[in-house]
Amino acid sequence: MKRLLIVALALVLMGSMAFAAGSGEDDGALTVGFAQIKEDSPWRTTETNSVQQEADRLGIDLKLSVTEQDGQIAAIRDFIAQGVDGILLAPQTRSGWDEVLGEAKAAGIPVVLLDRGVDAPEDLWVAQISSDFAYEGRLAGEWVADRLGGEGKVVELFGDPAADPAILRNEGFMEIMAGYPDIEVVESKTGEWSQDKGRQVVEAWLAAGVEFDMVYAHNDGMALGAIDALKAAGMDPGDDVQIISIDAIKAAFEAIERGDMNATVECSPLLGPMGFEVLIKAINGESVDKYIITPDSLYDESNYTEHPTGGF
Ligand code: GYE
Repeated sequence: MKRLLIVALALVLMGSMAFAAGSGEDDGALTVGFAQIKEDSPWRTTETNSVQQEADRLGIDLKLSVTEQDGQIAAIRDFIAQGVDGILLAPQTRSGWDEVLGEAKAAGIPVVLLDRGVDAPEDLWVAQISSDFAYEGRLAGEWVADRLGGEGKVVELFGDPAADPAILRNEGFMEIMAGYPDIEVVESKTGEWSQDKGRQVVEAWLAAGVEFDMVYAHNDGMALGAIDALKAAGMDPGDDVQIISIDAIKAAFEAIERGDMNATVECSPLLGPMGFEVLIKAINGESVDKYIITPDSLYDESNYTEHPTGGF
């Protein structure tokens, strides 16, 4: 009986030593995996840098993976196998996460969602740190209604239709549009968050003779693409057609300054510091808020110089 107990104890000890080695706990440093989305968007690069810089500042060993959703799922499995202490996940789409998040939970590894939400049960992840995307859509909608004086034609450049911010930016915008029967959203198509794809979509609309007074783009990258397309067609973006989007990257502020673009709704990519604050609390077994919403404001020609950093 005694011998059995000793063997059992030795096994438990070996197990915890193996875990400590895998998680880097031997030197006291935390190891964190970050499953980032591979996407043609300057906003995302700024977010990655924010996470990396905060990891460096805190002396955290960051394992960074930048892939599309299937690769993100594989990366999380890899992080679990390596015994990381915690995981940051920027989920490409809303769905498809239940299984892998269940695996992280079973392994006792907390997962914090950065910048997008998922439809997986709330007990599978610790917290979501992001903007309120429906609010961003409503802010854009109110600005559009005001600029058009309640009457005109709008085209919408949609983000990834399966992604949480795109779905909600559309919903919030349409909620406001519902109150303006003389504003018509004549086209709505994905530009996949990318400047190049946004340009191609607007080029195709122009070639097909679609007429519009306003472009509403779900991110600045696609709005910059719309500007390229309008200029190539000999039009004057910002004037002939007004343009509003979301993100507030530096390039959007420069476009407003040049008069090519009219407005952008802020969406902060600087989520590294809050991401680690929340994740470390969760690793230490402290309770955290489920939803942490970063505040957003709208910037247009009248106030863009007031942004504290001239964009992200
Ligand atoms: O607006 C966009 C990026 O998820 C909030 O994703 C983020 C969005 C951001 O591609 O530029």
